[in-house]
Amino acid sequence: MAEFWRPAAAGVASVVAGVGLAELVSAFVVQNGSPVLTVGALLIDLAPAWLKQAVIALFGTGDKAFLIVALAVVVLAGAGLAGWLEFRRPPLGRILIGLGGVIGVVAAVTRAGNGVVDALPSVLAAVVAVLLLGWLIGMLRDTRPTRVAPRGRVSRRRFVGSTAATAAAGAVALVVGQASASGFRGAAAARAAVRLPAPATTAPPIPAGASFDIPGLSPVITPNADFYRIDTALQIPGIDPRDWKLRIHGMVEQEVELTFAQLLALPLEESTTTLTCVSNEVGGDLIGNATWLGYPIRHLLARAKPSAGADMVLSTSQDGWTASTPIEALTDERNAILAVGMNGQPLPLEHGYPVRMVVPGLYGYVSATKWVVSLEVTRFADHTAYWTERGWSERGPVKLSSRIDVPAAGRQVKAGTVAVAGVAWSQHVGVSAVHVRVDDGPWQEATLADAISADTWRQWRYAWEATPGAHTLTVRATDANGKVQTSAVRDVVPDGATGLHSVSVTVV
Ligand SMILES: Nc1nc2c(c(=O)[nH]1)N[C@H]1C(S)=C(S)[C@@H](COP(=O)(O)O)O[C@H]1N2
Ligand SMILES: [Mo]
Repeated sequence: MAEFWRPAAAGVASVVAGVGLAELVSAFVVQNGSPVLTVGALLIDLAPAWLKQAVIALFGTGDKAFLIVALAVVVLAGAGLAGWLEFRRPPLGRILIGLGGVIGVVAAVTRAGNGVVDALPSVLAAVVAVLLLGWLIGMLRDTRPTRVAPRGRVSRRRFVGSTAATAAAGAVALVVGQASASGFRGAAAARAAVRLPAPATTAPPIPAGASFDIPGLSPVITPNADFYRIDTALQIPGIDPRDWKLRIHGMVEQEVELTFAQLLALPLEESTTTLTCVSNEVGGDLIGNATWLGYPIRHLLARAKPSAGADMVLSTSQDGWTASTPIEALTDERNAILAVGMNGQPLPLEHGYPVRMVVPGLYGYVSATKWVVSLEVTRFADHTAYWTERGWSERGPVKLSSRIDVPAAGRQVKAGTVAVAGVAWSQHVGVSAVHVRVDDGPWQEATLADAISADTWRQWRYAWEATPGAHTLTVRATDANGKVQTSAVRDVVPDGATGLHSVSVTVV
C-alpha cells in the first residue's frame, strides 16, 4: 500500500497542473474552453429531470457549487487512479488521462456557440498532465534502490518536493484562471455603464396596503440580491450589449432584428410580476416578485406577423438553453415582456443581462429565458425545448399555491396572539382568499394584503390565539375564479408540485 499513495499523489499533482494551466489559458486566450466549466455544463445537460430535482431539493440554489465539488472529487479520484496505474502498468495511467482529455474536448466543442479552438485548453490539459505524470512517476521509480545506487538515484524528498510544487503551481493557475475569466468581467463593466431610459408607462404604484409589517414575512418586492436564481449556466454568459441582437424568425412573414440600443429606444413599460420555478416544492423559496422594465413581446411579434399555423415560440439563450412558450401567452393582453430592468437596475448578470423574457402565469422553464438572443416562431409539433427533452411537461402554467413564512417551522412561540403570515399566488388569475387551519380544526379566513395585480403574489396574515402544546398550521389559497388549492400531494416533476404547506410549532 505504501506504493499507492505516492504514485496517486503524482497523478493528482499532474492533473491539477494540467487543468490549472488550461483554466489560465481559457481565461486569457480561448474564451469558452474552460475544461471545468464545459465538462460541468455537459453533465448538467446530460442530467435527467429526477436528478436535477434531487440536487435542487438538497442544495437549492447551491446546486452549481455542489456540481463543481462533485466533479472535483471524481476528477481527483480518477487522477489518483491514473497515477497508481501508471506506476504499476505504464502507460495505462497516461491513457486514462488521455481519455479524460477526450471528455474535455467533446464537452468543449459541443457547447452552443463553441468551435474547434475551444478544445485547445482540454488538449493542453491532457498533454501537460501526461508529460508531468511520466516525469513524476519516472522520478518515483528512481527513488528505489538498485545495486549501483543502494539508496536510489533520486531522493524521496526530491520526489515529494517536485510533486508538491507541481500541485501548488497547478492550484495557483486554477485559482487565477477562474478569478479572471475575462468575458464575465467585461459584461460587468458594460452593465455598470448602462443607463436605463425612464419608462413610457410606469407600473401601477404598489398600494400601501400591499405589505404587512411582520418580521420574517417575505417583502412584497424581492430585492435583486435575494431573488432566487435557477439556470443551467455554470458560467454566466458575458454579453456585451453592443453585440447583443435579438432575431425573431421562423414561421413569420417578416424577420425582425433588434439591437440593444433599438430596444432601449422603444417605449418601455414597467410591470410587477412574480416569477416561480417549476422545481419549487410546496412551501419552497424558488419564487420572487420584482418590478420589471421591458417591451411587450406582442408588439414585436405583430411586426413579424406569425403564420396562422404557429402555436409556439422557441426562445434561445446565448448559451443554447431553450424554452417553448405557447404563442398565445406572448400575443394576448398579458404583460409578456423582453425585460431590461429589474427593480430599477439593469438586469443583474445572473438574472439574464442584458435581456430576458418575463411572462406572467408560466413557470420559468417554459417562458423566462435569460440572456435571450432568438425567438423562433414555430409549432410544438416541430420543436422541443431544453427541459421538455428531459422529462418535464411541454406546458407549464403556474399552479395556485401558498406558503407560511412566520412562524418558521420548528419555532417556539409564546401562548397568546401569534401573527401567522405568508404569501399566496396564482399568477395571471389572482388570489381571492387564504385560509389557515390549526391542527384538524376548521379553516379560518386570513386577512389579505392589497393585491398589486393578478400577476403578483399577495401577502396574508392571521391572528392565531395560540394555546400551549405542539400545533400544526396549514395554509390554503383560493384563486379569483373560486378554485381552492388542492391538498393532493404531487411531486414537482413533470409540471409543478401541489399540496398544502404546513409548519409545526411549539407553543409555551
Ligand atoms: N438561459 C436560461 N434562462 C433560464 C433558465 C436557464 O437555465 N437558462 N432557467 C429558467 C428557469 S427554470 C427559471 S425558474 C427562471 C429563473 O429565473 P431567475 O434565475 O432570474 O430567478 O429562469 C429561466 N430562464
Ligand atoms: Mo425553473
